[in-house]
Amino acid sequence: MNVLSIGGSDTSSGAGIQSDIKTFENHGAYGFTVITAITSQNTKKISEILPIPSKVIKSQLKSILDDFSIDAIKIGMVYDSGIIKTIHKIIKKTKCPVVVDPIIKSTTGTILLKKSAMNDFKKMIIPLATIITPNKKEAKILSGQNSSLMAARKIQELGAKNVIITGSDETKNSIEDLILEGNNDYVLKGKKIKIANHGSGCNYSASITASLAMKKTIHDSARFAKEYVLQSIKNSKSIGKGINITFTEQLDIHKELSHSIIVFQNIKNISNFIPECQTNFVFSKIKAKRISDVLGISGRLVKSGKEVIQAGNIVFGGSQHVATAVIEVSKKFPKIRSAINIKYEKILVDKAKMNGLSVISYDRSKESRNSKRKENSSVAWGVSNCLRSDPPDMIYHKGDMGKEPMIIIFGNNPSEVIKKIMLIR
Ligand code: PXL
Repeated sequence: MNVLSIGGSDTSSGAGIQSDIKTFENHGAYGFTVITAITSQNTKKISEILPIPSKVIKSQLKSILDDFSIDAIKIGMVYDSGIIKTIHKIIKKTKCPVVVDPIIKSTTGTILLKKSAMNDFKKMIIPLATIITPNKKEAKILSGQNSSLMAARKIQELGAKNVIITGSDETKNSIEDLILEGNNDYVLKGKKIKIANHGSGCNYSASITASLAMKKTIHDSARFAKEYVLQSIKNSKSIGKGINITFTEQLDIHKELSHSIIVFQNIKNISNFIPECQTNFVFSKIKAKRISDVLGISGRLVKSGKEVIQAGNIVFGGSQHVATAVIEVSKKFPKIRSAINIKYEKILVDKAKMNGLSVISYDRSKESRNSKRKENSSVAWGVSNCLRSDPPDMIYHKGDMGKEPMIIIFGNNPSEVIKKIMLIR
């Protein structure tokens, strides 16, 4: 997954593009950056801002867009009208989701969007937004409205497709975000931790951007981002003489897998990929030896009409067959730690090959009777016997007497597995 952050450089790395790279990485995405301004700052104050000339913003954007396929873009600090116009002209032609985080003022009180640029920001940056993520104060400045719902509607009128106002309502222990998704408004409620911090807003919008890149729904992206930010504030540290800096966590394997399961469930027409014996999606510990080292879904991913439902929980030992396949592959290719099984169809194999994936297969009918008698042996036998010198992206077999044909897709992590599914669907 490739994600681009367009924003300011923050010497303290708590916010801005430095922090976005961390968040993208934590979500399993690769982060590119286009720097709009250099800020000199620490945990107490911003002492200087140098806007980057439009010509260099244009060439940075061109360098990225000419070479890489970008799955989602975040726009943060844009500072002045020249920068805004340059970004508008180029980004309006891109097709991927764009998250706009309206950076107006720093927590320490410095102006990060010039007053003279506000009109152009409304006219040229807001309409680029698939989602805009102002906090309550920013929403009021952008809309002139006190009520969060009125503010969200007004910002939508300015051209943002969807609006999330963070901290739209707060009590002592809880904080709500208001989401206006098309015409539908709803609230996500979460726990509040009262620690003044630097970085949480950027962590939120960058998390949403990475999730959109992975094709998560707005609702799921927002729910995940809220949890991610809560953790980053909980883990925030006083490493300077002023305000705390948020510390974001590498998502643990449980979080990563559950995140990707949601992404999988939201792929269009994905129920067509579910075989008769249903689907499992697994992620193993490093150097997994046993099935109990591999996370899987206890009751599998089950087809229900057009939907795919998670039956049971994500637990170690939750999968037999797919877990066995991963363990066998990882004996030779230790980086491979995730896999999913999907329905065999010739066209999927053809598409995988066409897209340059490494595809191999085995013939179940060739397994010896002795080997077949052992519990859960066929997968181990088949997979270990067909491996070649490069790590497999896909292993399939065409079934046997009473055995359904099957495809298993492998990756270093669940996001990579999803990426390969997106290539063949
Ligand atoms: O947190 C907002 C923010 C975003 N981007 C940059 C910043 C700040 C706050 O200081 O410096 C570059």
